[in-house]
Amino acid sequence: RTVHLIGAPMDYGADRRGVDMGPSAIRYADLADELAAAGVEAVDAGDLLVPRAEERDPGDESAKFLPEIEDLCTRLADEVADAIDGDRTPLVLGGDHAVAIGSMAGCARDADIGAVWFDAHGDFNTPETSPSGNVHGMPLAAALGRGDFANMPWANAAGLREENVVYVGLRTLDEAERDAIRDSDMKAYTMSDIDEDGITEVVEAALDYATDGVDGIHVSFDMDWLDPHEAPGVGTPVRGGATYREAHAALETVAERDRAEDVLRSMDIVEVNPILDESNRTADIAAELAASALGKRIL
Ligand code: DIR
Ligand code: MN
Ligand code: MN
Ligand code: MN
Repeated sequence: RTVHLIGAPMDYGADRRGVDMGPSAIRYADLADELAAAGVEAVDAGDLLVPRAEERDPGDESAKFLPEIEDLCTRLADEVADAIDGDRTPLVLGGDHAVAIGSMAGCARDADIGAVWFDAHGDFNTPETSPSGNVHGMPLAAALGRGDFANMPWANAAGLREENVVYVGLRTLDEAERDAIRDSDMKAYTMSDIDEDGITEVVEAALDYATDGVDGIHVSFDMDWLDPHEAPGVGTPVRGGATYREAHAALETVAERDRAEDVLRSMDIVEVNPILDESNRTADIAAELAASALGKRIL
């Protein structure tokens, strides 16, 4: 398999500036060697150009920098769709989680897809419900055309079906977001489910939902899914997250399913913030986890 690396150094979607350095930090963490160890060929397409947030006006408080995010995500969606067309697997390096709007729009352009969401958060706010106005808390609502996003075709992932969207390891939600998730057809596994059933069983079940009746899946991996002790370099840490072993086991389970059924169409790894990190360890783990997802094995 050939992996098409795309850096999306965007920090418009989050309050903590610095996440725009994520792609550099992950590459510096020997990503190329990790991917070689996974046995894949990696083509680095470089970074998308992103104007600095400081030179822009955040605009509407209910969804800050939305026109800038539209511009980046539109270009990203095109590149993701082209890569898939060329039989490559796009791996998008964030950047804040709003980049996933572009990844999913591209992945779902000419296909029915599912999505597996590894995140402490639900990312299901809309401009109407968001307490922060930060678009990184909205990408799933955007992809599914919820609320104001119904009128923004650029943000919608055409072939993404709600019944094929699965959360793994949720542990914090805003109130309106919680109601919206409960009323939706998405499937949500919380950290409690992982406590009870173990990570492998939960990810197996998540993959069953995500892959049911679709052409393939997008895997979106927010580094704040891990416990802050493991991955301190994130803007919105939440205690009680996945361990290092659980994270690898989760993505090894994805790789195993992919080996058997060829399900993985695209992936993003987001929210690495080197300014908040300790000696680049969050980026190190991100690089290693990418390799696990793409098939790196011990034996
Ligand atoms: C919060 C934080 N729910 C918001 N979301 C984050 O601003 O909408 N998502 N950090 O990853
Ligand atoms: Mn997120
Ligand atoms: Mn998160
Ligand atoms: Mn390493």
